[in-house]
Amino acid sequence: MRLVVVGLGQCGSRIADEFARMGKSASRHRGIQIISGIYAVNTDQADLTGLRTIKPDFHHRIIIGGGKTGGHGVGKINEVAAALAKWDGYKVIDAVRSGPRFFETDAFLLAAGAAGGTGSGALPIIIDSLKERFPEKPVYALIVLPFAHEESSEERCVYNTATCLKSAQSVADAVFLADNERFIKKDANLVNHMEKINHEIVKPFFDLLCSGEEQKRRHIGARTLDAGDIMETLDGWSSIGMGKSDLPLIRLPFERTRSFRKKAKETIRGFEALDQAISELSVSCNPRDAGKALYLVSAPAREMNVALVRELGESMKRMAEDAVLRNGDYPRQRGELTITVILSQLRDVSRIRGIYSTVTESAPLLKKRKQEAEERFKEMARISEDIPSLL
Ligand SMILES: Nc1nc2c(ncn2[C@@H]2O[C@H](COP(=O)(O)OP(=O)(O)OP(=O)(O)O)[C@@H](O)[C@H]2O)c(=O)[nH]1
Ligand SMILES: [Mg+2]
Repeated sequence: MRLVVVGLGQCGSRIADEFARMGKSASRHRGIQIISGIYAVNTDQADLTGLRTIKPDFHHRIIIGGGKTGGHGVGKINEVAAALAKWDGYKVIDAVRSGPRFFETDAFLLAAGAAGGTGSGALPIIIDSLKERFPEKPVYALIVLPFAHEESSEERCVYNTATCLKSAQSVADAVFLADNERFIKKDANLVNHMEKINHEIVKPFFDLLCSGEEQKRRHIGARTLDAGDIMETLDGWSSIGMGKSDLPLIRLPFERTRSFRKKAKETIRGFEALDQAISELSVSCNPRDAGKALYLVSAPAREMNVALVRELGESMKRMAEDAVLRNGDYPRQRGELTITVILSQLRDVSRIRGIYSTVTESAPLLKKRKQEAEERFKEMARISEDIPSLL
């Protein structure tokens, strides 16, 4: 599957930069193309300069609203970013359309942090414009949810997140959620290492995008998972995860026989990887709430067997019993067995429900505080009425 990736705001642009590195790696190590264009968009010029891999020209690093903000950002106000994206969004569409590989693209993926200003406000608007301009191509969002400490210390952060999620969900074909808090729970050392978190967020897309683009016969499995399968699966709230199990690199000659014991070992490794993929999903959710799901098994050809794929399928079906299930095998990896899982069309995500209800509950309070502030301002103006002015 080939994607055009657009990163919005600082978080989104850094994630797009990570996809750019992934695309290079696919082309260098596997000889295949999975990225057909990468762009970073911001209202803040300085943030665009910090990227490492996206081409450093104005076709690939795009400033919106420069005339209005002087290139200094929108200071967390996502409504301003949304207005600027309506005004300047054509710059993104023009850049995407004129990309040399655009005709090969299967879908768009737009990334942003929901809690900031620029990415949060611009994402739904740019999705809407892309859908209007290219109605035949699906547009997916990859939205990063804030850390718990950001959520508890800043009302604006929760408000931005809620408005971004609601608007994006109404226009995108599917929304991948990646919860920053979940990534540091797995590894506390990551809190100051955004780049490592970004790597963890992007990594599960690698085999998924590569498997349908392979040309060499030895890397084509019994059941290939291609762009069509992925597009059929993606719908609404979605979560992605990857798990792996190391394989012995050296095999003793007697191990080559397809003994019962060896087969059992392979199946255990498969379950180990599946278990990890589910527990490391990008947002916490219950597989029972998924309406659609897919899994991709990637391992050296000699480690793959029909029984393993079938047993993993049965296990997935038990976990996500209402989901329409798709699967594929990808004879690729050396020394490890990896499983990529997507749960999509999620009916309930507790994290989103929490954010929505926080904002709904605090809405009357916020309105009251705004009114009180306006009253005090008017009062100040009234008591100064009789004081002579120097102007
Ligand atoms: N995973 C990840 N999260 C990030 C990164 N940078 C910022 N964030 C998160 O994204 C949110 C802030 O969004 P930013 O992308 O910095 O904001 P912006 O879109 O540039 O908007 P403004 O700067 O407010 O105009 C916070 O929740 C951060 O924790 C990053 O590189 N990776
Ligand atoms: Mg910023």
